Formats: sequence, C-alpha cells, structure tokens
Amino acid sequence: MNLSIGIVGLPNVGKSSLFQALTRKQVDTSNYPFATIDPNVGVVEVPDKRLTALAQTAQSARTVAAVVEFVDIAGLVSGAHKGEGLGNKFLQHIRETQSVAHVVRAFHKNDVMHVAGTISPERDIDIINTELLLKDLETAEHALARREREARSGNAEAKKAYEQLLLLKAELDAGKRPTEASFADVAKEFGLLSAKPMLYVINGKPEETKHITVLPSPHVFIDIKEELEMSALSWQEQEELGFHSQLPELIRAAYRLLGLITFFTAGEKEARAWTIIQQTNARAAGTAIHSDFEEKFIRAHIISYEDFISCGGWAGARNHGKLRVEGRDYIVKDGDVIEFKI
Ligand SMILES: Nc1nc2c(ncn2[C@@H]2O[C@H](COP(=O)(O)OP(=O)(O)OP(=O)(O)O)[C@@H](O)[C@H]2O)c(=O)[nH]1
Ligand SMILES: [Mg+2]
Repeated sequence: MNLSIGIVGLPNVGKSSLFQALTRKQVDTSNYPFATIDPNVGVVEVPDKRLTALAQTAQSARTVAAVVEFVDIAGLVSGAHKGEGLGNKFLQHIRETQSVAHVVRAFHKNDVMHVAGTISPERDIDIINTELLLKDLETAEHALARREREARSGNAEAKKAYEQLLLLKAELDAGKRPTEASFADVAKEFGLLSAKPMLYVINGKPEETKHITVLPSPHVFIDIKEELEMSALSWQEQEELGFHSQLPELIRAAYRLLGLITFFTAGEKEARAWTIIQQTNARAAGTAIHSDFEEKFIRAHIISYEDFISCGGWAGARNHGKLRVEGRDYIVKDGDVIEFKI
C-alpha cells in the first residue's frame, strides 16, 4: 500500500524545510516493503505511544512503527495548470499522492523572496487551490468531450458517468472542491487534485500567524525553520530545552486525514503497528502484513489495546475472557491487537 502525502505550496514557503525536518529521523526502510525511494520521498514513523506500552507488556524484543510517506514537490505558481513554471510536471507529482499537506507562508523574512511580493496567506491559499481546480476543470472538460458520443449512444452506464462528470464540472466551475462522497469515484478515476484530502500547514511564529483572518480547515501551525533546527536534536533533548515539536501532531493529523487507522501485532519478537484504511475487514487487513493472508485467512484472535494492557498480554486477556475470535468480515478497529490464524 503506497500511502503518501504530497507537500504542496508556492515557491519559498518552506516545503523542503518541512520535508527535511520530517525526514531527519528517517526510518530504516529495510523493515518495510517499499520499492526504491526517490530522494524527494521520505518515509516517516507515525508517533504512537501505544506501541511502546504494547512492547513492554508483550516483552517484545523490538518495536516497528507504522509509517507514512511524504513527497517534497517543487513550488507551484499561478498558471501552473497551463504549464507555467514546469507546472504540469509538478501537478502530475501531486496526482500520484493520496493527500496533500498545503504549506502556507506566514513568516516574514525579507531575504527570502516571495513570488507575489508580499506576505498574504489568504491570497496564497487561493492561488494554489485555484490552480488545482483549474487543472481538474481541464481534466473534466477533456473527459466530457471524449465521452459525449458514448453517452448519446443510449448506454445507461455511459450516460450516468457522463452526468456525473457534468455535475463535477459545475462544482469546479463554482470554485468548489469536489470533496463530497458522491464524487469519490470520479475523483479516483481521474486522479483529481482538488478532491484530495488537504491539511494546511501554516508556517510561521505565533506573532506572524495570528493576523490570519480566515483560517482554512483543517490546519496546523508550525514554525518550520525552528522545527528544522530542532530536528537535529533527539526528542529528549528537545524536551529539556522546553521545545514541543508540532511534527508528531502534523504526522498524526495527516494520517487521520487519509482515513487511516492502526492495528497491532505483539509477540516476543516484535510489537508492530500496521496501517489500514478505516472499515477494512479482518481478511483484507491481513494483507498489510503479507499479501498471502487474504487467501489463507481462517480467523483472527483479537484483543483491544486497552484490554491487552490491563490484562497483561495475550494469556491474561484470554483468562479474563477478553480475547475475541473473529471471522473474515469483522471490521478491524483502531487499536485492535491481532493474531491472524492462517
Ligand atoms: N524565517 C523563516 N524562514 C523560513 C521558514 N521556512 C523556510 N524558510 C526559509 O525559506 C527559504 C525557502 O525554504 P524552502 O524550504 O526551500 O522552501 P520551498 O517551499 O521548498 O521552496 P521551493 O522548493 O523553491 O518551492 C529557505 O531559505 C528557508 O530557510 C520559516 O519558518 N521562517
Ligand atoms: Mg523545495
């Protein structure tokens, strides 16, 4: 499963700095089933305190956290959808990600040029979102032109798909992001940019961000420069300095935004967090571990995280009647500790 978050924004807003701060503590990718990683793709652990507690309870030799990928994308400019500033290439990079972290510059620094000359987070947000909308509008128009004849042929399915595209185009024309569930299929089929879940990252110090009148949602405030400087230090060292990094919250927010949840496996060898999409059944969830699991699935032994900790692990939970035996259709919940029987 390739779950990635594209870092998007105007030039010089702090995207690469954020990427560096996030990936300074790169995970050992040999633990994960990733193909080659591009230099602009970084794999980052999802901070989760439950994992440490699980490992202690299960006396696991090591822990392996869940991960998400961040992709550092070059700055977009106004006109990108028409190819301005290599725009089309960068928009293609965004298409390949599942969600977007939209970095917005609130920091003032004269020697860091702003493409539009002045600091205006509201305007910048608008420029980027307009570019994404215009690109999608172009995509929708091309698709409509291609499908018009098919739709007229009387094929009910083609007609329905065409009408869906018309609705989409109307939405985009009105300047609205097509984020409703009813557009999910079209959005997926065409890799629509503006339909991707978006997290706004407002970059600046509190005195610089407090002037923003309309805050986009959802958002996190981060002083990226400070985060980058601090990222050279360990979490403990940061704490000693009284610095509370916002990066863990950003990573968790991005994870939530993607509709992702975590289940755990816990044994002597390792305690590990695995990532699945909400509403995944037990049989499909197993494929996070190995693609074989779906076919070979027999049943799953499941204990909730809370029960696992309070009962002291597998044996204790079983004795207290907290171990459930679930079949293939069970919907896995965030925090389930699972042993797959295959
Ligand atoms: N003062 C201050 N400077 C920052 C901050 N974030 C980034 N910068 C500076 O802004 C400049 C550009 O930062 P980058 O992270 O390279 O920006 P970018 O968005 O990746 O830029 P492009 O890749 O050109 O689109 C660098 O000199 C950074 O040090 C910040 O929070 N405060
Ligand atoms: Mg950059």
